[in-house]
Amino acid sequence: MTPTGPVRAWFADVAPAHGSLPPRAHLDTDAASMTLDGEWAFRLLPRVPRHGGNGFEAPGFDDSAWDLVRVPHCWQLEGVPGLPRYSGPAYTNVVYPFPIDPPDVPDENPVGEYRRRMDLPDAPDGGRWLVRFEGVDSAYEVYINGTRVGGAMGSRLTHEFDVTEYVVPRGNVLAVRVLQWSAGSYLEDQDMWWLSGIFRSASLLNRPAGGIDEVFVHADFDAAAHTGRLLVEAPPGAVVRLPELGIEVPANESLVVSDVEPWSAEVPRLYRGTVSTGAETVDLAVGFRTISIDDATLLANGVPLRLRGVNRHEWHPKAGRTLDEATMRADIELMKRHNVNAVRTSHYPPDARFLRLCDEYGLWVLDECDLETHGFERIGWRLNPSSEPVWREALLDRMRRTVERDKNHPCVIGWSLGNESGRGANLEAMAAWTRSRDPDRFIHYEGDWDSAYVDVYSRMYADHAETELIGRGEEPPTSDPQHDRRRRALPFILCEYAHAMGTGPGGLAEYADLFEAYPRLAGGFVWEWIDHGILQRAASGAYEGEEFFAYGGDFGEEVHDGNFVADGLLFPDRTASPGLAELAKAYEPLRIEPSRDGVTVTSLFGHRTTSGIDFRWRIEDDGEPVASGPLAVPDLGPGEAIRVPFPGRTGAPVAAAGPGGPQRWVTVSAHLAVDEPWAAAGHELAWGQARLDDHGEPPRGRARPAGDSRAVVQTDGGWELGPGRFDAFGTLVELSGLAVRGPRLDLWRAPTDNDERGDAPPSADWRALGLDRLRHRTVSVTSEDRALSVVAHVMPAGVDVGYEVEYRWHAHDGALRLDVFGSPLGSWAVPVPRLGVRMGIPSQLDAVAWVGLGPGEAYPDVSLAAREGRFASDVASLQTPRLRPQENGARRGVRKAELTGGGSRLTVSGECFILTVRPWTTEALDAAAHPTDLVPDPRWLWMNLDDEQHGIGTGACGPIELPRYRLEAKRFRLSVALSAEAG
Ligand code: IPT
Repeated sequence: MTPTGPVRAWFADVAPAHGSLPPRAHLDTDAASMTLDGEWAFRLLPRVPRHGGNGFEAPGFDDSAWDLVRVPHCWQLEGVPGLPRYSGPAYTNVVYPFPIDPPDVPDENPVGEYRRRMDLPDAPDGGRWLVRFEGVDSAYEVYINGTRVGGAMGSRLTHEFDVTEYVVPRGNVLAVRVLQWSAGSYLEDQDMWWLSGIFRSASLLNRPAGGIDEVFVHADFDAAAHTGRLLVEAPPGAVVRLPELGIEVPANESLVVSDVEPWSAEVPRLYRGTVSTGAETVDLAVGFRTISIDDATLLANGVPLRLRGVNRHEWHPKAGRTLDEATMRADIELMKRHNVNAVRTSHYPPDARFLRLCDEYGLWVLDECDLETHGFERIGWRLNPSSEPVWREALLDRMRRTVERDKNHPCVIGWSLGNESGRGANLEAMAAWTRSRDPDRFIHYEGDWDSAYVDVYSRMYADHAETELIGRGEEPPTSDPQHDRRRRALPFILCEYAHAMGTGPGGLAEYADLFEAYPRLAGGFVWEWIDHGILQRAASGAYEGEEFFAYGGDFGEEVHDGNFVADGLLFPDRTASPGLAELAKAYEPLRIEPSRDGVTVTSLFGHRTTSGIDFRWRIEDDGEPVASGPLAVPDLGPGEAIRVPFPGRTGAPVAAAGPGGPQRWVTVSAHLAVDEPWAAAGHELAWGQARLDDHGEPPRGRARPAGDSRAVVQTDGGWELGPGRFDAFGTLVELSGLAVRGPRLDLWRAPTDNDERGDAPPSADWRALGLDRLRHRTVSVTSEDRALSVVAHVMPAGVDVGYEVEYRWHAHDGALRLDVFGSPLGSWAVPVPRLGVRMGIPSQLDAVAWVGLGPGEAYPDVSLAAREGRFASDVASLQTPRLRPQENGARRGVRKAELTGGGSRLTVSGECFILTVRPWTTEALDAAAHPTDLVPDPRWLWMNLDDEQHGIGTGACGPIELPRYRLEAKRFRLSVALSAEAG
């Protein structure tokens, strides 16, 4: 072969046209079709074959030695859990894992080659044949019977190829070469694993002569007139039928439909019908709805929209971005059950089936184009495809493919041009084309804050204060006065907020209040739905062979972004994290506010009444049922509120118990009266609680408790006080025969992802100060007035900062009462992670019952979901198995906790403390990279009793905790009574 100059390969050509057909809608049709999912022969090559290829496409090519894989799949996940059989997955957020040398990509470019045989299905009327790929990452070329029919880029976009000229009835060989990297990769820098292959379905479609290639349904709803307007664009001569509405009209004629019910996410009313020619019938699912903007307010059917949304990436812990329909349904049902009403398809159009399901179940969808060029930020946005003219057609092609595929879905209310792609004329061109093609939906793009060519002002991670300013229309101006005037008239969306990475997210309650207060705030989408963890098995250690979820770096990637890929409300296996419970409460569609004599119910629905919703009340004393019953609440229209008295003449009974008696709480809750497709009758939609008794808190002070108190006795090795034995340092070592260690002051927590945030992380300050290595010095142990008083200084090495603490012990009524008085020493420049004590207790005490807030974990600014009651759990289930271990599992507002097991019992009671019990130390938790690094301590459980903890916030990628949740080094007091029985 003669040497040639540099060759620009087809996959480095940014032009969009490589032989695939123009985009069109996915239609449900009766035309013949055949799935191409299933077994394909596959092999992986390390690079693209040069100069003439390798002949893999020839029908006679011998692929008998190739592997068999099931398409759709991501090839990096073949063989996982365990070792990847081919190349490994790689995770980066912003940075490209290849040099920024656009539009070229390195020679090291893994190539997956696929082959399969294919017979044509029966299609009596002849017609054309198309091969359709719904998702192939990142560039591919398609061969039929040895002939190249074309190539394509645009991984999450449908491409069709006309193969009519090349197919024969039987024994066709379809060969596809997929390249991991291409020019298209520069446009696909989404924050996710880099995965490759034919990862969505492929099919063979017959296009009958005289059939319907394209349909565009326009179905508006006029809220004032309560009528619909229907226009179905289809080939001339086609007939539209919607039997339920008595409609049978020619296509392409606009008609007004009276007595139509609108579509909304709350009531997803679809009218099923068809559009047909003699040759083909296409099914329609028509939802009448109008999205509009008025007075800087986003409206659906005339009603202000409140998007209680989430950002959803497509993820499955074994299959990666290949999702089956059951998984999509699971996502939607979980969303609906947690009061989510909106989805941003971050950051690409989803599998087409997902939108069908959103039409049916009811979710407002912001459909995003497959575009992100975030990595160019690292070079100051030089060469950014959003602004370089050479990329214009490629970007437009992506937008066209997004809109054309999905335009018939009532659930889609807005088009998003992409994510984090900087600024530029190409984005503007995408907006202009979209506006002309589909003027009935709003256009969204966050990356250009001038918002000059979009219909909504969108931001990510704006903090509460700024969001409030925007709500008031008082935000700081943009650079250009003309843009500023225009932007001020736009509704506002937080396209990402409340970054749900690790423990948290903190601050949801305050966002929910803002969204309710200001009509300009159309709500937002929490980042993000699910952790993208990959199922793996521990290779060694105590958990050898057991499953865990891998994150960035676990596959030896040379560049990666660690566990930033694990920032979802769901764990990868779709079990809910505590963040999801928090979200469900923040997104409640009803506000329920009980008080002594009744309850105020406010409907936050926009499109339905409360008919079909049952209300219940119940009264409990420290979680013990006292009384309960149904509550009659008249039907409320959207936005209406009502005050309802509790049944009975005197309202709810006020507890008779005196100080120290049980707390009496009323709970009022709202439930589905009938089954919905996403939840069974009885499912709880919303709840509210109020305390009814009024005996207040017991008096606080240093005084000796009333009752039969014991004297302190000095022994050989230390001290004795009632049931307690203390060593010479005044440390409790035994309680009623039960061995214990501590309690001792503790200020440290295993930093959360929010504590470890990129900018000025408090965790770095904490470690620098040495809060993870405190030293204890007993200053004095004294006995006075039947109390054992132990004073200690607790400080890290090398500094004069820490806490002075007095542990003051009394014994009475068979229990030990502990009052901890803490006061800061030295000058503290950082917040304190926690203020409380830690204690080792025998590991057999692994059943925990408590009265206070539960059932889940709670932190100062993550406590919406926690409710008053009586709860029980084993210690293992108190732990939240986050992908990267960190502070978790705290139960707040605890008044009594009982730990039992092996015939022993330990009771802790107090006014209000935070309880955390773990089978390992905070230090072990901090050191672990995965839950499989955490081995239970055979002897001890570690119990923290805290007065308070530092807030959580969402600083991993958003605002830090609000100032009121910052825990300053301050004086504190913690009072508990401890009693035990040894088995
Ligand atoms: C923002 C991205 O849009 C999103 O994809 C994700 O990476 C998120 O951050 C963090 O998890 S971009 C960020 C610079 C605000």
